[in-house]
Amino acid sequence: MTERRLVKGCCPHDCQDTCAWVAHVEDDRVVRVEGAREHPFTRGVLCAKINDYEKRTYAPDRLLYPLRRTGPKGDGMFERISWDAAVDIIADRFAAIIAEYGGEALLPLNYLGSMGVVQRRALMRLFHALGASRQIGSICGAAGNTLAAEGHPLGFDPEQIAESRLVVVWGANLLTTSHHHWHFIEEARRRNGATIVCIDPRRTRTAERCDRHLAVRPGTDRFLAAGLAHVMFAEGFVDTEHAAVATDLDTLRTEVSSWTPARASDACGVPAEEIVRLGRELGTVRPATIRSGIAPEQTLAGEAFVRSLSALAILGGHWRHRGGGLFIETSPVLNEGHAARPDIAPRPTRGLDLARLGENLTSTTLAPPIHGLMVFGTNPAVVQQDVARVRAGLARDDLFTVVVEHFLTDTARYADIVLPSTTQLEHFDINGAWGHHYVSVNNPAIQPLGESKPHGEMMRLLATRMGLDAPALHESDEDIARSALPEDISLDSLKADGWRKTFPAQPELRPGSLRLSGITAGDAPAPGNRLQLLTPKSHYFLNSSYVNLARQRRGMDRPTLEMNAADAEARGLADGDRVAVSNEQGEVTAWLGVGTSICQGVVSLTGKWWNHPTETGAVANFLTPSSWAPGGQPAYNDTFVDVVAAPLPTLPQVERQVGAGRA
Ligand SMILES: Nc1nc2c(c(=O)[nH]1)N[C@H]1C(S)=C(S)[C@@H](COP(=O)(O)OP(=O)(O)OC[C@H]3O[C@@H](n4cnc5c(=O)[nH]c(N)nc54)[C@H](O)[C@@H]3O)O[C@H]1N2
Ligand SMILES: Nc1nc2c(c(=O)[nH]1)N[C@H]1C(S)=C(S)[C@@H](COP(=O)(O)OP(=O)(O)OC[C@H]3O[C@@H](n4cnc5c(=O)[nH]c(N)nc54)[C@H](O)[C@@H]3O)O[C@H]1N2
Ligand code: SF4
Ligand SMILES: [Mo]
Repeated sequence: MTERRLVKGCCPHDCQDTCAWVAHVEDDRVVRVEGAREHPFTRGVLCAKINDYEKRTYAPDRLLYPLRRTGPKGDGMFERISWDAAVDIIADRFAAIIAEYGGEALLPLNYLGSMGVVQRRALMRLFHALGASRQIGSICGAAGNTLAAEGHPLGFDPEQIAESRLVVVWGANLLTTSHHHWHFIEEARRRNGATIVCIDPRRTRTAERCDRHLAVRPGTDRFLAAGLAHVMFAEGFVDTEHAAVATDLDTLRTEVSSWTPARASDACGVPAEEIVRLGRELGTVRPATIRSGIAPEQTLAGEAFVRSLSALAILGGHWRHRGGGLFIETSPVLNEGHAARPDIAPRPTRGLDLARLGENLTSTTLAPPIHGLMVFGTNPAVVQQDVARVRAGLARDDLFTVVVEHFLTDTARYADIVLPSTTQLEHFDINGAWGHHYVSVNNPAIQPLGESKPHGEMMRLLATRMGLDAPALHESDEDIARSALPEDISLDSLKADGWRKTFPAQPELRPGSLRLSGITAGDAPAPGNRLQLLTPKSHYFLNSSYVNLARQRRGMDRPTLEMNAADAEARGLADGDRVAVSNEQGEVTAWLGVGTSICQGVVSLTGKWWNHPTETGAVANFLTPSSWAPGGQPAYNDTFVDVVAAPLPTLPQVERQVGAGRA
């Protein structure tokens, strides 16, 4: 009988659950990944995206060798080259760019394709040593980061949510985006009879499981919050002693005094009596958790949105109690930034906002311009706003681009050199989290396939070839991981145990420290005759990852634009129609799904589809604007579109779609 080895690892992806898994290995082949049974979040179950992760590793379209581009940028024509040749080309080009324009003409671009410390930080060491521009900002929840920098607490140990008596699930589709958090909400319901209220413009699978669903118009939550605060002040429910953490409680009281439930209802679409009911609950049921997702942050008014939720948690005094407060995100004790070793930079360098890639690559004033780019763990040609501009930048002849990937994504098609990365089953790593307090280990289950390599090895190869001798550039992957660990966790114990809970300091709220007012400044979105486009997360894809994998692709069927029946009727459109969705930015095509699960005036295109290899043409970010909130939050949701009937796709397009589904 073949012997089966069990290897402790974890899911690498950008998700609040950071599940622990066990890889089952036979003859150096992973036959399945199973959720770790004893992990308090994972509880033996991985999600619908990841539960056959080994198929990602063994996918027929997996990149296994370095490639050099042979056709125009974006066309996807490449030839296989050796690692030696690839490293030579990259080292020579980077050296030439530095000689001509200085180190800051190089830019590393990374996001959370893998959240592993080694996969995220090792290559950053190389760029720090080269004096490259630093990446700053976020393409996810930058508004939350802005408020956190002001001192607003945005999270606590989510296991405590089991002790809540009221949970407001605010713009979070938890049963799709972090279903392991739902355990604790269910537990609150079971143990304390907690009420669960969902606030979302769509009747999601999460909304279906809540006690009440308030269908808010997107981008108007802060007016709803003002109405709730109005009720709390008017009915004497504000915990004034606790609310002394505000610098401006009186200003907030004055601000919301005119936001009667009737006025708030007009602005946000939630019935006035529901605003009164929830306002009373937030003022009297303790502890309450306001559990928000990231989507409602992703607008020009995202910062005011986060502030409005922080204000509600503080007015209700919920932070005083275990299991109460605002929960958007939280992290374990892990010094990830240190693993990137910014201290080895030869001089201070400029920071460039990763969320402004399109702007920075096409700028005529940026000095020096970006001439060398290395992309790893992100797919900017699909996920950044206004991707036509991003792609125009990536297509520049005077830009040398390296993309480190598992697959030939839309972004990789623009690369001069593509380097094949190992997947989580083939490398060592440790993972922090942004939704709980566990640090997890990922022991490698198998040898790297083909010539794929972990990012730590790429760093060492390039550093050696470029003659860089800083010791940090020659450390092993385990040393890189160890450099992030707190003193009381040894790497050996983590490797054996799989995960370890840490205990970050509880959020501290100091009197007179937080600004709460200003939540209603500015207008609500004004679509006119257009429809507001939302682009939420899909059940089977992780951002733009897994779009190319057959099972996940079947799970999502085809790109579908959800529309309210009244809006469809007004446009003479019917369920199943092929539609063109457009604005001055661009146009995409999709199939229409007509129903009542979405607010009137709003449409939703779920999933970050690629242009290639599926030819779906439904890359939603062709429609999203180049605009950012003051703190850098990309405003994906400030997108307004026209929707009209479109011709059916031609036969070759259909064949390509069917073929891709079978791949
Ligand atoms: N399956 C799956 N899970 C994921 C991801 C994925 O791609 N797929 N991505 C991961 C990442 S990177 C992130 S950031 C998280 C995001 O997690 P979530 O924020 O939960 O994800 P979204 O689907 O973007 O948005 C949640 C809900 O917000 C609603 N919404 C949109 N605009 C508004 C608004 O203005 N007000 C209110 N109240 N609601 C609004 C949408 O209708 C949607 O149902 O998920 C993570 N988990
Ligand atoms: N319109 C719109 N745009 C959005 C959003 C939205 O809701 N609407 N959501 C935004 C949000 S919240 C986020 S977080 C971003 C997400 O954007 P990204 O972080 O870019 O996420 P992915 O699209 O999953 O791309 C990650 C890439 O990393 C690769 N990868 C995975 N593991 C590894 C590895 O170990 N090594 C290397 N080299 N590559 C790896 C994957 O193959 C994948 O191509 O998108 C943002 N864009
Ligand atoms: S994507 Fe999230 S829910 Fe799915 S296995 Fe990974 S950590 Fe768990
Ligand atoms: Mo995100």
